[in-house]
Amino acid sequence: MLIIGERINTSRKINKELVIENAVRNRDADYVVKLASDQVDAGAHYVDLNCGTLHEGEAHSLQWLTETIQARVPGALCFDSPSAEALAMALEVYDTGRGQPMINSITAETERFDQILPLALKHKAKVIALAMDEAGIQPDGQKRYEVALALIRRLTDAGVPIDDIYVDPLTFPIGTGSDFGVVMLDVVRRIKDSFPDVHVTAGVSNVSHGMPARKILNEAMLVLAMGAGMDSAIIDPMDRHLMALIAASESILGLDEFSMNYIALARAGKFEGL
Ligand code: THG
Repeated sequence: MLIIGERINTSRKINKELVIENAVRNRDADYVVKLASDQVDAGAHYVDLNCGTLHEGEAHSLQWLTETIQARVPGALCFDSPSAEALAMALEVYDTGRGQPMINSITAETERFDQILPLALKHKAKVIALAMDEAGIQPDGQKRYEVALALIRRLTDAGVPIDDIYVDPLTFPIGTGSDFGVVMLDVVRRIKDSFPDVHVTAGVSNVSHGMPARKILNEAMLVLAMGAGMDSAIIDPMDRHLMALIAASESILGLDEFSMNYIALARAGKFEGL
């Protein structure tokens, strides 16, 4: 599983306060460096950077986050913005020595696709492709799958290697429709059936929006989606229970030879107190 750590997001509140947004506004390097290094230590392969709430300041802030974090933390970076300007400024200064950059995200919306595709090609970036177009997210599984398929074809036709594409099936909250979990799982399965070499990622917390005990729903979604073929997730890697479930699921799904990784984590005490 490719783990994308989601903790650096200026919309995230800590004790009801926009602590991260304030840290970015104030250019508090120590604060964001710790947020990044804790996630890498916890097993994140990519650190997602999202400062969308800064609006006009987003592009410069994303560039500052990139320079600040890569100067002091190992691990690759995932640029989480719909803005081509912000993505371009971050990619410009990104040190590819730490691994391919990741763009989060492109969609099948014409303008966004046309602006972001050249950045993906120029910087040889991995790219998260959201299964949506001008019409938004299709509630119907067949239709959403068709949007994803068309997007994968457009990306590969343009020269993006299939191994660099991470499709995000997206979902509506389960509280707004009983079938939405099944639809997401169905979209994942169909995408993997059509393109076994494409990757699938998702931010699993969307499914639980508006529900009580969200963590449990997120965990069920993560495990079921892995069973359907999802091989990456945008999550909080500091959540030890979630990370333990990923290791267990990889073992059960035959993705961990002789369960060596699972056993090593258990021996290292990673599952203690869960
Ligand atoms: N797909 C893709 N990218 C994404 C998302 C996705 N980027 C943003 C988001 N969704 C994933 N990142 C976050 C970052 C922070 C939080 C949730 C998802 C967050 N969570 C609260 C917390 O940690 O306190 C709790 C839940 C909440 O209030 O929403 O702040 O789907 N491609």
